[in-house]
Amino acid sequence: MSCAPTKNKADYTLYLVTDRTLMTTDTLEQAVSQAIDGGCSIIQLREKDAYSRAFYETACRLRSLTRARNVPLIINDRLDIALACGADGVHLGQKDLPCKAARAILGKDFLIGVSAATVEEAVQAEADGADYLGVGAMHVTATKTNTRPVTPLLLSQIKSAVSIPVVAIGGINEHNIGELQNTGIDGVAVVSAILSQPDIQKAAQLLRQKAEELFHG
Ligand code: TZP
Ligand code: MG
Repeated sequence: MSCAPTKNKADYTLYLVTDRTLMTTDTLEQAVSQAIDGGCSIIQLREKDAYSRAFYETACRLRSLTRARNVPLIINDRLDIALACGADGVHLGQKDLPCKAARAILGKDFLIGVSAATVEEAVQAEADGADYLGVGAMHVTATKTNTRPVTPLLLSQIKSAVSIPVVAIGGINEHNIGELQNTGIDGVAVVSAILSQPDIQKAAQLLRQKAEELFHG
């Protein structure tokens, strides 16, 4: 079941995107649980190679875990799985179902995030009913290779052009997160700088602390 209160209260400060090929734990649940312990405030389940059944089953397990921890769960790409597992939202790229079409299916209370790499895409996504934007890639990253570059200046311009929350993504880590200060963003979305680290909780804790200082300080 989706819930309106989550939608309005979502905290984007440290947004974890999963990748089971990169995690240092045995299970995704362990990785996500440790990341939440460290301060991740929103979780996106991203499964690029899973069959629908396995994707659904993982989503249901993460739904139980995130609900118990009071952290929103977003599903990458798949509205059907988001609805079936009772996630809080879905994240759509520019080649996925258009935000407007997804909104018509999901209703007003479901969280919809959209990836944007230009001001035009950002403004369009907001007009189409997106709740937040994922903007990047801020850096070249091995986690996703078919990305378009976004500079900190363009990130600021995107943030100024919309009134919905913006999270930056792509190669962000504890060493370069400082570049995003003064861009006005609401948080950062991270895969490898958390999931690939030997101590996931500690990595999340460090990034959370820096993100708090930079974006809410
Ligand atoms: N979208 C743009 S870059 C990216 C996604 C999903 C991957 C980010 O991963 P990492 O490991 O934080 O660079
Ligand atoms: Mg997608």
